[in-house]
Amino acid sequence: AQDCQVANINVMQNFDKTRYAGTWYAVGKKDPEGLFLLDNIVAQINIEEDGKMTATAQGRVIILNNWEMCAHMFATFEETADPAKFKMKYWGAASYLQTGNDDHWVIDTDYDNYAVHYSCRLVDADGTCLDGYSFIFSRHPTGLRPEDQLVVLQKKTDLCLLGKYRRVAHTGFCESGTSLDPQ
Ligand code: AZE
Repeated sequence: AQDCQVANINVMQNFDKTRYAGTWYAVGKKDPEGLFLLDNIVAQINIEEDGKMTATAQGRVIILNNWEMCAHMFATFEETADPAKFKMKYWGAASYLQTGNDDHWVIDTDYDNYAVHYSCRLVDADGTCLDGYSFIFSRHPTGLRPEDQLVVLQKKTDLCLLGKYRRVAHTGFCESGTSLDPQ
């Protein structure tokens, strides 16, 4: 979809959510408008007994007046006609964290090493994305394998987001014992 139309974005073919389950480290992200996860972002995708996909996620955030904390988030996913396109309802463990209902599209994954995620929150009148975010996930906190970097670069280009990503640091900020989360 090099025309940058959200409706023409190609997602993962024959997406298998059971293989998508498990731990993913965000190694790159493109931010939306407003408050967002800063770094140390780890997502855990689960498949429940009823087959439904849920997730937990954590990441460092700064809220209100420079209050730095580790946000603990929960999500449920609603399936759509396309198995790689979900509606994600999410909320924080603490009430002052963000709640929302975002698209969660899996653009590409090999399940074992990398995944490219995309979410457009606001489609412009011309069909392009006015406000959205995207994560590059890795099974390895250290980053992408060299052989996956070219594939991911192509997907960033397809999403019209090339040059808009930042690296996501993993410093241990959200590991148990070091969290500043009061809960
Ligand atoms: C995501 C995948 C796994 C589940 C969830 C994800 C997104 C979480 C946010 C959280 C924002 C929190 C803020 C708090 C102040 C995509 C990583 C829930 C977008 C801004």
